[in-house]
Amino acid sequence: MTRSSILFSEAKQVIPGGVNSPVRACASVGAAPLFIASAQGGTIHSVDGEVYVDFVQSWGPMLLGHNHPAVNKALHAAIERGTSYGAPCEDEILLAKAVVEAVPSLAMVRMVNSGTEATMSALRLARACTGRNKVLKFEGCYHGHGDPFLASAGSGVATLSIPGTPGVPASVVADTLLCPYNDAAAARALFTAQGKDIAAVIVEPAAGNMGLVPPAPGFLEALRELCDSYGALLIFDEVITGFRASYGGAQARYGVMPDLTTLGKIIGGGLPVGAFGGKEEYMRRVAPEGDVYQAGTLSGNPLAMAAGIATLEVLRGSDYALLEARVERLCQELEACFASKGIAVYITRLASMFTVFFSEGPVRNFEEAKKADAERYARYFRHMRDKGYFLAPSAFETSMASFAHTDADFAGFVTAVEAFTG
Ligand code: KE4
Repeated sequence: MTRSSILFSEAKQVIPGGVNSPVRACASVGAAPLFIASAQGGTIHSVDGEVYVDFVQSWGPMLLGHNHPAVNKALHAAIERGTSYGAPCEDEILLAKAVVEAVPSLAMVRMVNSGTEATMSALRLARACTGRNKVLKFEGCYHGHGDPFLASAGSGVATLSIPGTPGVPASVVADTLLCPYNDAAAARALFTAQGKDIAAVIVEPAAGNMGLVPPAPGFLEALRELCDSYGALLIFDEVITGFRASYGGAQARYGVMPDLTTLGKIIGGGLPVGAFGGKEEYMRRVAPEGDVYQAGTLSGNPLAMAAGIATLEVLRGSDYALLEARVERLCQELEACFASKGIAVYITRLASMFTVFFSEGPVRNFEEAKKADAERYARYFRHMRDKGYFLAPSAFETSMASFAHTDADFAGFVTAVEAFTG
C-alpha cells in the first residue's frame, strides 16, 4: 500500500470522491490519484517520495513552474503583513494595472477568486448591459461550474461523461444556446434566428477543455462581427489562455478584441484569483459604481495579489517565443515517434500548450475530439506516469509546459513515449 493510496482511502471518507475537484480523481484514466508532498520547478513530488515531471502545472497557473523564488519571496513578505484585510490594499491596484496594461481590450478589471466566479460575473454583466438573457457557448468549452455553462461542457464534465446539467433547472439552461466550436456558420444561423435575444457569446479563444483545439482562421473574427451586428457582447474566456497564449493572451495573439474578458490561473501565481474586465462603459456598471452586483470576501486577497504581481513581473520579461519553439520541437519529435510505431496521433499545439489526440484527426471541435481513442489515452497516461511524467488525467485537458521545464525534461518525454507500445 502506497501512502498515496492510504491517503486516498482516508480522503474518500470525508471528501466526495476523495478530491476537491473531480478531474483530479484520475477516474477516466484508470488510475488512482497521487497525493503531492511538494513541487519544484517543472516537477511534483509525491508523498511516496516519487518525482514526476509535471505537465499539468496545476491546470495552468504555474507557467513559471512551481515554487518560483520571486513568487515565494513576494508571498513570504506579504504573509508578514497579514493574510486578509477585508479592505482595499495597494497591491490590488498594482495587479489590476499590470493586467489592464497587458491585455489589450481591458480598460478596467474586477478581481474575484476563481475562473468560475469570473465567467458567471461576466455573463451577469453582459445580460445587464444588453437587457437580454440568452448566452451562446460552444460545445466542449468549459467556463467553470456556473449553472448557465454546464450544457455540453468540457474539462471534468466531459471527462466524467456527466450529463451537463443534473441539479441545474431546465429554465436556466433554456437560455444557453449551443454551437459546435469553430463553426461560424452555425453561430450565424443562431444569431439569424435569435440574435435580438442574445446577450453574449462566451468562447475560449483557443479551447483547452476538450483537449487543445485552436480557433480556425476567421472563427473569432466571425464572432466579433456577429456580436457587432446584433448588439451582443463578446466574452473571451481567457482563464487558460490569459498570459499563456502570449503575455497579452489570445486576444493579443489573434488580434480580435472582445467586449469582456475573464481571467484566472496564471494571474494568481498559484493562489486563488480570477478576474473579469473589459471596456469602461461595461465595467462601470459593476457595483458599487454601478447596479450590477458582484462581491467576494477574499477578492483582492493580499497574498494572492502579491503572488500575481510577482508572477506577471517575471513573465513580462520572459521569452514566450523560445518556449513556444521548444514545445513545437517536442511535438514534432512526438509525431515522428508515434509515426514510427504506427500509432495514429493528431497533436495540437499553441504557445506552451499541446494535446496528443489518439486519432487520425483533424480535431477541430468537440465531436471530433470525442472520436479520439480515450482508452489508448488512459494507457498512455499510465505509461507516462510510470516513466515519471505526470500528464493531465483526462483526454479532454491540455498539457502545459512551463518556463521551468528543461530540455532534458522534454527529451525524457520523447524517450518515455518511445517505450509506449500503444
Ligand atoms: P476555476 O473555477 O476552476 O478557477 O476556473 C474555471 C474555468 C473557466 N474557464 C476556463 C477556460 C477553464 O479552463 C476553467 C477551469 N479549468 C479546469 C481545467 N481545464 C480546472 C481544473 C479543475 O476543474 O480541477
